[in-house]
Amino acid sequence: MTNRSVILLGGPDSGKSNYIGRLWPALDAKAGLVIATSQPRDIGYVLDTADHLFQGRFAPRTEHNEERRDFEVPVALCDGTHASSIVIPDISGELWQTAVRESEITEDWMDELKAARGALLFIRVGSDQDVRPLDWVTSRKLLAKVGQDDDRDKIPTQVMICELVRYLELTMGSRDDSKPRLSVIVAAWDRVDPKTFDEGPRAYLGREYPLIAGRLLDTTKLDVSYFGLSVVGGDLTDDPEFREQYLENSLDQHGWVAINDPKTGLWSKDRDLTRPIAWAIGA
Ligand SMILES: Nc1nc2c(ncn2[C@@H]2O[C@H](COP(=O)(O)OP(=O)(O)OP(=O)(O)O)[C@@H](O)[C@H]2O)c(=O)[nH]1
Ligand SMILES: [Mg+2]
Repeated sequence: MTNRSVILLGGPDSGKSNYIGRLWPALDAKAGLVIATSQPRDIGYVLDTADHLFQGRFAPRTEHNEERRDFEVPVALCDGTHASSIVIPDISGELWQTAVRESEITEDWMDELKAARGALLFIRVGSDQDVRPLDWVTSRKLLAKVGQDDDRDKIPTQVMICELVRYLELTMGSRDDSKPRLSVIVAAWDRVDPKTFDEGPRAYLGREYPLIAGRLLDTTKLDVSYFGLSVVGGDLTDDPEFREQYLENSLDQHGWVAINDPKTGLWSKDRDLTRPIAWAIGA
């Protein structure tokens, strides 16, 4: 495998696949910070994923028994520098969860992480797969009632993400060259209210996921940047009005990342969906 991969990590249902499906058209359009320099070889599944978005629905979650699928594409910054081939493996959040629960990441994955030049860590607003320890007891009782007590083995989302950060530190963070970069992406950022938007994803994590926020603040081994993400600019599932309006325009007119202006401290929407990749590869 190449030594220039960007790794996507995150729990189940955190928005990884939909981002990849939206990222490819963005790289291909060559209008952002990172551009595709040639056609990737095997992108059937990425095109399938993008197809869902083109047709006005989110792509389905990755089956956890599905084999690992890598999206590999030669890219460069739009000024031609930082040419590299990035490999973005898309594996289901369940597999990451299992790796953490069993404290076992395969050799294959350890090598992959060691060679990665950067990573994208996904957390999503409003995921029903989020495991919260505080209402664990209650929710387990409720689940048991409807005969679906399969949550027992699930570790809380926060614990899992902190473990993933530790893996990143152990692997990517043990290099001598410059600090590896981590883009922390809060997906479905279109779902938050204007006040939350203005406070930004970092403040959101501090409130909703204090353990993760603290862990990211503490790390000295990774260079962290925060992004809010909306792959199409709204919710295709819960907002019929948005969906209707969405279908009237082409995909390239939809979607944004929320970025922070370091000078003013203000958060704004930026149409360039490649920004988290640009940060991760060192731009
Ligand atoms: N509103 C909104 N919802 C989103 C967005 N991105 C993803 N979602 C929702 O999140 C769900 C899960 O997204 P996926 O991309 O499948 O997540 P994943 O991390 O690949 O999940 P696994 O394959 O289970 O690991 C989607 O079905 C959507 O309902 C977004 O930008 N906005
Ligand atoms: Mg997926």
